[in-house]
Amino acid sequence: MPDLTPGQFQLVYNLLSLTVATMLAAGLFFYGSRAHVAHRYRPALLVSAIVVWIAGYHYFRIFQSWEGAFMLSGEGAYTASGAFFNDAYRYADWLITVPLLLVELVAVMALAKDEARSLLTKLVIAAVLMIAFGYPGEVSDNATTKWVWWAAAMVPYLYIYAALFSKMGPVIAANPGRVGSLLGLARNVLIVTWLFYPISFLAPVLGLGGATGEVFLQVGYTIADITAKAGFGVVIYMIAAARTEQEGHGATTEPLAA
Ligand SMILES: *C/C=C(C)/C=C/C=C(C)/C=C/C1=C(C)CCCC1(C)C
Repeated sequence: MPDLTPGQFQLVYNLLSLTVATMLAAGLFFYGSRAHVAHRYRPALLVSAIVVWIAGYHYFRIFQSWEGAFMLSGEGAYTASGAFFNDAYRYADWLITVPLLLVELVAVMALAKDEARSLLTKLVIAAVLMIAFGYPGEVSDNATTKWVWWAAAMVPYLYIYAALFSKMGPVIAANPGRVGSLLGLARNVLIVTWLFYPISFLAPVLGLGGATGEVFLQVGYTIADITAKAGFGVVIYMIAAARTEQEGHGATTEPLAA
């Protein structure tokens, strides 16, 4: 790990801590909000809660790992302590949470069962390949290796974008009004927040090396994770609530325990 100024160390330290709190609170909100939506949409909110809780746990471990990887030197700089900073927590997290985020989205698209299953199967396979291809590049210090795995991961990544555009277009068109516009919002939030990952990944090979590169990478991934998990979950909740209202279910007539 490169030497960091106190400001650089604390920026990442505080942001990681804030992320743990945000993920746990978001999970409580999604879990509790199941009562406000029809039965059909409750699994989507449960999955949203599970995603942010898994992420909250991993952020806690990343936070501890970050704290342990540096020590304050006599000159007031944070130098590598020799302890390993474990970036694999992020990839382990993505491997579970990225497919689950796609489950959330497909659940509120309200497709026919067969169609939902076939779309989800393709999206989940693509998501797993994307993360698996990214990891060897992430942990390598070699620019060529990074580019090769980046390019490999871009294939399933672009496939997911294309599949969402072709499958969500007709669903959005078939739902004029609030549900359709919220589905469009969910798609845009996904597309825009997911852009951060392949860009942050490339920071070290685009000349952003050393301390600045490391801080940029950590801050980039962390902000993207908050938006793509907690922010995206809020949009999923809004879609579920709008569909519930549109379908004429009163939340109070469907108690949670069942
Ligand atoms: C909550 C975590 C999320 C939404 C993570 C998403 C991660 C990606 C979209 C990662 C994509 C990558 C590429 C497209 C190329 C380089 C390697 C990755 C894995 C960073």
